Amino acid sequence: MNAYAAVDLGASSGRVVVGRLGGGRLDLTTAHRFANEPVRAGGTLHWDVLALYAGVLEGLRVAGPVDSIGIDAWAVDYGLIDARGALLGNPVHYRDGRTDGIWRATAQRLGERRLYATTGLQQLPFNTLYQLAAAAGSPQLAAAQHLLLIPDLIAYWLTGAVGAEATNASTTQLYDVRARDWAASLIADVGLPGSLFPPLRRPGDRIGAVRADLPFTTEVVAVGSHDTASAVVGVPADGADFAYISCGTWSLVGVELDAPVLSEESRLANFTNEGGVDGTIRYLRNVMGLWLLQECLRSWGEDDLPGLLRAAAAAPGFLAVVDADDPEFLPPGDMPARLAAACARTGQPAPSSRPTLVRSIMDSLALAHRRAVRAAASLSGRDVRVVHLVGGGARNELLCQLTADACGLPVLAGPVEATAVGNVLVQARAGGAVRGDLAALRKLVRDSHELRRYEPRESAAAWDEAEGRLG
Ligand code: ADP
Ligand code: LRH
Repeated sequence: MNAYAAVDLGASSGRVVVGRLGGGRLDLTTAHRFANEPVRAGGTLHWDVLALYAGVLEGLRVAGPVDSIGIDAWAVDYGLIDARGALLGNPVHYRDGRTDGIWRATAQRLGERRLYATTGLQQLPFNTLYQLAAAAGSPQLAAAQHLLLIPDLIAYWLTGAVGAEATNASTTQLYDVRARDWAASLIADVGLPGSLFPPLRRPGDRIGAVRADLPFTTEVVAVGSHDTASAVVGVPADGADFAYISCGTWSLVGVELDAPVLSEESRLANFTNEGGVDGTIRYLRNVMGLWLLQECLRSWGEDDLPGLLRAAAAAPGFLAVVDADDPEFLPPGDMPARLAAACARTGQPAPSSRPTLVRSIMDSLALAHRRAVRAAASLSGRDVRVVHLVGGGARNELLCQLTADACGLPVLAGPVEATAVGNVLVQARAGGAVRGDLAALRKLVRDSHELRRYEPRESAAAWDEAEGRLG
């Protein structure tokens, strides 16, 4: 049949995509796309995980017969299941404030150098380690038999099999990046039982047949279940001298390596070493991404994104830039007001219209892309000659062009659904329909997708000046 269903849960939407292989090409069809709307209840921001699961089931129904299903989702968040397999409460959203005031103290207690040497992870306040520190002493944690990361929870509901897929486990800050195993001594020092963390599975492993009570018969295969791991598989690079930007709610900006970079310089630059497919390392930094724009649209009740981006492209550039990575932009809330306050703090005029504010966000993101691409190259020693931009952001022509300008490098944009592409290709390889290493899979992506190329326009001095405003 050579048809594979990719379940891809992003922070802004979920989708079930069917990938069909034939004649050296991969064709994708979106069977179903559904909103991912978090819910605040009792003062805590949750994922509506049952609504997401309902979307997955509907998508798999529409998808029809497939050889297998692969599941990926955003990183770090988890559900706890008890000894009978019941979900103990709704998974908490990584943008919830429960780790505020806890994560730094936890990092200091465990030792920031030790944490980096073991896990290679950047410090983000929502790393699973810190979420578990915030949950310490809760009845739910006491009753928990297993912690299941979001894709592993969906796989559990579909198959009954418990496990932890390694690329996503690598984002917990409880995973040893060199041993490629759970970091047992760290887990013990946090006061958690090792048994909470299920046995690891690797991309390509068979997870199991779907439960008999589901209305379809197929099996679930492990993929790079961290969405960014699948997205990087779907980057249509030719050769090794590329940086990637997986650009959606977040911009994940970095390079692909064979081994982690665990230097002190890298730790201080807050670069992460996440585990990739085929034992690769995703050496990258989280840039705040299109979240800045999404939250403005939500505040304004505006839904004409293409119209707004056209107006932003016509607005003057460099009016004001902000540090897109400022942690104050992380939680949900009034984003236009926070952006205006950030401009005021740096002595810049706050953009007074929606198009100028959107332009300022695009300039700021392009600047953050440039910083991260340059740092990834210099910290890893990797020569970067082209930037591949994949994900929903590849539809944003303004951002692609500004990123090319800021980086002074060509940007190759697409595929938009790189994550689903990577998910499908790992399943297809596990099923024997395609062979080869990541380079071979990427050739298939190049042969199947039209990419858009953006050449850098000469504007280095303007970008240098803009960067200077951030101090
Ligand atoms: P995630 O996986 O994090 O949910 P996506 O990769 O789906 O994110 O990307 C979502 C983003 O893509 C949106 O926030 C939006 O900014 C951008 N996007 C979607 N459609 C368009 C469009 N037609 N033009 C420009 N940008 C778009
Ligand atoms: C992107 C992503 C990213 C993580 C964040 C929590 O969807 O998985 O790689 O850092 O969500």
